Amino acid sequence: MVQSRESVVIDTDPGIDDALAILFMLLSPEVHVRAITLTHGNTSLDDVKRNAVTILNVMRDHNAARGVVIPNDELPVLAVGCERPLRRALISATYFHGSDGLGETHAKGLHAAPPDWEQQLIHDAKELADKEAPASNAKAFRTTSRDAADEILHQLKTSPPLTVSLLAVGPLTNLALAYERDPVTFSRAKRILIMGGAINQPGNVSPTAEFNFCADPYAADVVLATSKGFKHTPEGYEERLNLIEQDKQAPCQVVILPLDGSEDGNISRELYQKYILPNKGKNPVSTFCNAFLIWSFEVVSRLYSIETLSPYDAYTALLCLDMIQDKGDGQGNPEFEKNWQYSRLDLRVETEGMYTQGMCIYDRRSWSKGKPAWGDEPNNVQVILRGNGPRFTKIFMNRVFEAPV
Ligand SMILES: [Ca+2]
Repeated sequence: MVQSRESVVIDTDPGIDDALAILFMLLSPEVHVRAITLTHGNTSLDDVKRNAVTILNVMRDHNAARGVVIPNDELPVLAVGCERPLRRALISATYFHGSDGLGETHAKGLHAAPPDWEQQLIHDAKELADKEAPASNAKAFRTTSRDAADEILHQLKTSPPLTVSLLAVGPLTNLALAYERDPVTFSRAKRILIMGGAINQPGNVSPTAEFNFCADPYAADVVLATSKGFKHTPEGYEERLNLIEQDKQAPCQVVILPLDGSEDGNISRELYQKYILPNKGKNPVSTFCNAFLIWSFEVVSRLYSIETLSPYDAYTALLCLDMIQDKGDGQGNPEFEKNWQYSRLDLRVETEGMYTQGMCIYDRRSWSKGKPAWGDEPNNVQVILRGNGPRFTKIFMNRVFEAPV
């Protein structure tokens, strides 16, 4: 069973929907979360670190309460990454996620971080002995002296080629840095799944840009460009393997879930009140999520006059699950084909614009079909334009909250 699980590295900026995505992945038996790498984004990197440690401690307590013991060497590695974007000023989304990134749960004392959360992150060389230590549920994660970009590269280098998926649900700074440090190792990723961008609709943090792409547009453009030359066919897969075996850079499969494809996957206030609220105090995951979901429903009601929360990052986690069966050759994945609609686009991200930083661009001119719009080799980004929202709600609520939706 262990061999058949999908290896995933989650790059994230928790963040409310990040927290839901991380819990969703950790509660999905077909996935082995090998590492969680942290980036600036929804809130400052210090808050992101505190939130990540809190989430993983909640998960440890949840496992202990269910009698689930995770061997120490299967715990995710928690690696700290960039505190600012590569080429622009720092922005954040605390208006949506709260000043602490988790709906003021820490500030209001609704759910405290472990008192020793900072110490938990300190890497001690003695940790290396953990491999031999018996599983005990004493630890919530493994530490590392590597930064996030190096941890991503380490996971890719120490696994067979094209077996580790990167699930990126924050600004893409760490991924771009990993690529720039070692493009050959970076191209060993099975696929790169990204929550980000707004394609044929307005943005959410600016008239044209979605938050993750706006927060580091240069990084987003670098990562999308790794898709140049990607072919989603059995021949394409063999070519990639051959290149990697010769220690050469291979094209990457880059899949994005932009705002266009992710707004229909939601949790209604009704579902929250029926299935999540009553479980406060009954299990660690529900108790923790209750602490910040009350904030989220207040925010969406106040800002957008809606009574539903769309956790984009968790929806992207479902995309990751649905693509597991496709090893990268585009074959044998009816569940994905049935539930997701997509286009393959030469998608670029505006990095310099005075008003349009982070905007997604592709050539919409009907008469220029087939000609590269920018003179270089086109990107080949698989852009999800529609998912199956009700199906997401059902699977997510079922796995994270054991709700019979
Ligand atoms: Ca995020």
